[in-house]
Amino acid sequence: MLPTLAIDIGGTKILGALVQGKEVLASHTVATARSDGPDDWIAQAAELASGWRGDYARCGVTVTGAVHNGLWSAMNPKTLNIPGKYPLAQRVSSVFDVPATLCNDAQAAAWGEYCFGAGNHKDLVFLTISTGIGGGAVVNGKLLQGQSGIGGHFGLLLSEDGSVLEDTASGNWIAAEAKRIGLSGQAPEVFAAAAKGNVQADELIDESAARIARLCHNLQLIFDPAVIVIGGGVGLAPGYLPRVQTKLKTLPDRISSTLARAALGANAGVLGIAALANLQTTHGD
Ligand code: BMX
Repeated sequence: MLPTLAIDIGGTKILGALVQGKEVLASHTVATARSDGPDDWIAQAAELASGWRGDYARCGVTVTGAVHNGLWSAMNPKTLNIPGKYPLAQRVSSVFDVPATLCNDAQAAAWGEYCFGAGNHKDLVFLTISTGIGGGAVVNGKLLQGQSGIGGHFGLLLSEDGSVLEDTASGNWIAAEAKRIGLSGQAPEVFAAAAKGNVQADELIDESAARIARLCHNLQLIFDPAVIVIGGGVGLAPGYLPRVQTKLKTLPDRISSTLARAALGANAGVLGIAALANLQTTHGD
């Protein structure tokens, strides 16, 4: 069977890959030009894939934001500003000229980790702590997408004070808080400063980890998954997962979660959407 073209459009980067089963045969990455718009991001993806024309039979496109009935919209414009409801299915079909499967990025990554990664075909919850906070869940062996495609959007959960979780714990939040206290750079630079002993940077990361630990506690009670898989640039940053695990230890053992690093790393989304595209081809659903 010909490989699948898999595209992952996130708030920070666009990844294009040629995928066969659990193998990424080739891939290219480019930074998401955040001030551009969906037409430009799809054009960037097409440029990444230009060397593979004729080498794929179908494509899967996974994006930050909600996808429903072929339309792409932002749940949180601060993560990536997709104006209105963008006709993603129509645009992808005309640019790549093969059957297309579309899905939210964290849902696709959840499926990838279920099929080929840390989930090992056991029910799981997936969390990406990245530009925003994305999520997905596989329940009774099926990917939870919901009636309007937003199943798993845990980053949009409301806190007591009405704030949105990802605006108080994501990579964007870490960077914004760092700037507010006079530290420069994005989340990676804040982790580097903490590693060099900067107490304020360490406290920011710890605050994010504490909020994610509380989220894991709540998700365990809702889904009771075999494992909560953590991915994303922040989620996979050195020392972050142990901080979450330490904070989870304050919960009663019988409901504490088993946490695991995303085994597929940055490839979870492209491997997941390619698997979903193959399922669609096989079952025609
Ligand atoms: C936001 C939302 C989710 C996404 C998550 C992580 C938008 C544009 N995105 O909660 O759909 O899964 O961020 O996004 O509303 P990432 O770009 O950090 O992977």
